[in-house]
Amino acid sequence: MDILKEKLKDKIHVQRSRVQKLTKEYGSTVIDEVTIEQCVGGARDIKCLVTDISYLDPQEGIRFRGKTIPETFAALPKFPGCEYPYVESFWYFLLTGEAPSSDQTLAIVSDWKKRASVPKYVFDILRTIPRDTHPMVMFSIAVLAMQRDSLFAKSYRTGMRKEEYWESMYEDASNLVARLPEIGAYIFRMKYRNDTPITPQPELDFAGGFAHMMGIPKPYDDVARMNFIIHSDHESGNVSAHATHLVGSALSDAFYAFSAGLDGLAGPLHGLANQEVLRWIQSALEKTGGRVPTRDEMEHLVWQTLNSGQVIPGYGHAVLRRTDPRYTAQNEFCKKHMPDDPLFQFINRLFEVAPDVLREHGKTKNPWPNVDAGSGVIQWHYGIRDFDFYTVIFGIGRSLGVMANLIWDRGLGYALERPKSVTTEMLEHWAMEKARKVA
Ligand code: HAX
Repeated sequence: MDILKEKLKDKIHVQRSRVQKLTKEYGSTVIDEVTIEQCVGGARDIKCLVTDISYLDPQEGIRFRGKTIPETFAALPKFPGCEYPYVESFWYFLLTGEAPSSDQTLAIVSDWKKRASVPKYVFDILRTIPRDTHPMVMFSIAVLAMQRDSLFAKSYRTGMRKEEYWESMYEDASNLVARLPEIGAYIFRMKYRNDTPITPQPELDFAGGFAHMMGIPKPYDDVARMNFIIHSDHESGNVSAHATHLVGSALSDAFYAFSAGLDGLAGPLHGLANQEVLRWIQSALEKTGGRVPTRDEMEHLVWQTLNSGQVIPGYGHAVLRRTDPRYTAQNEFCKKHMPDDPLFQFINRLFEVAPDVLREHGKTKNPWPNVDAGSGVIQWHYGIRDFDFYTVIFGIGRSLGVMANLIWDRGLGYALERPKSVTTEMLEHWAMEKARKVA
């Protein structure tokens, strides 16, 4: 058993008794109530999911295992000469809640190298898909295709005890995550670079390998490290995390579950917003002849979009009520590495104007930028002008969080998800009852 799996085994054992005690002794404790507005409004804020891997505070933003993004970056071992931590060390941290030593990190690096080899049939399948298909469709199909190799599905068929589910889920999740850089880069090079895939370089780490296979020189490896880490997890209620958890709760394996998560990530209100931001910026720049708009021009552009009934992509959030610290982390990178980039200046100008306009517009509960407002600008700077691809990069990062959660879901024996639906007539009836009682 590898060192991470060994460590997890102990942690899952302890946590399992903790959760069992909690549900047995305090299972009927009321922690929330549900309003009609929440019921018809996307279950917003209803407390009915559990994860210890990340927590999203509306004011503070995300914490991974209790650490903010800057604290996370500071706590984890870094690839020599690089500014951001190994993705492999972050995986260890997400799964265990402990920052690994350099040796422990290198053990994951070497474990993932053994797991990273992508079956040939995945490339064969990708090559049969029409090239003008969206890359998120290709990505999701590639992930789903690997289901035939699922160890969880195989072990389930041959019979295993519930307490053992997490072990084969760990194997599937680790295999799946380790293969994603090559799959993502292959789709990119096949679709956007005249079908010129680049062979993996075994001495590189997860993110360095991705940069190499994308064909983009330094510091793109660090862009990838930062990007994968900040996009990894945002607690359990967002669409990609929730879809993965929901599908996994039927004991579908990691491949089925993550493919479903990716399909949710591909929605324009979720991960696809990063490509929408670039599309919006490009159409705005067309109007100004490529010049960064003045404040007045930007205000006009934002109002024009709102008045035509569209959202400002990259702004607003279902939970956050301040600037997304993931946006801030990317902004710090831009300040250091690409301060004169016109698109960076564009998003800064937008930031000066959009929150006030959105407040005046009066609809969104959060007028501040989210993670997607700046990520595409960095990709564009490093030569990825094919903005349809941005959500695939988000998806590689997202795999870390949702797969870590899926392993823990099976470790703690979380149940099949099955909320209850009601009819509109029932809601009307309860509303009238309540009104009568108040009167
Ligand atoms: N521009 C214009 N209107 C906006 C808006 C924006 N950026 N954000 C929210 N609104 C509107 C909503 O459309 C909604 O209008 P209606 O009442 O007419 O339906 C109203 O404000 C209230 O919405 P909310 O409660 O503030 O926000 P929601 O929880 O419903 O939605 C979204 C959150 C992120 C989907 C929303 O803010 C949005 O559409 N933003 C733009 C798209 C985007 O950036 N998505 C990426 C979010 C981050 C993420 O998940 N990345 O993966």
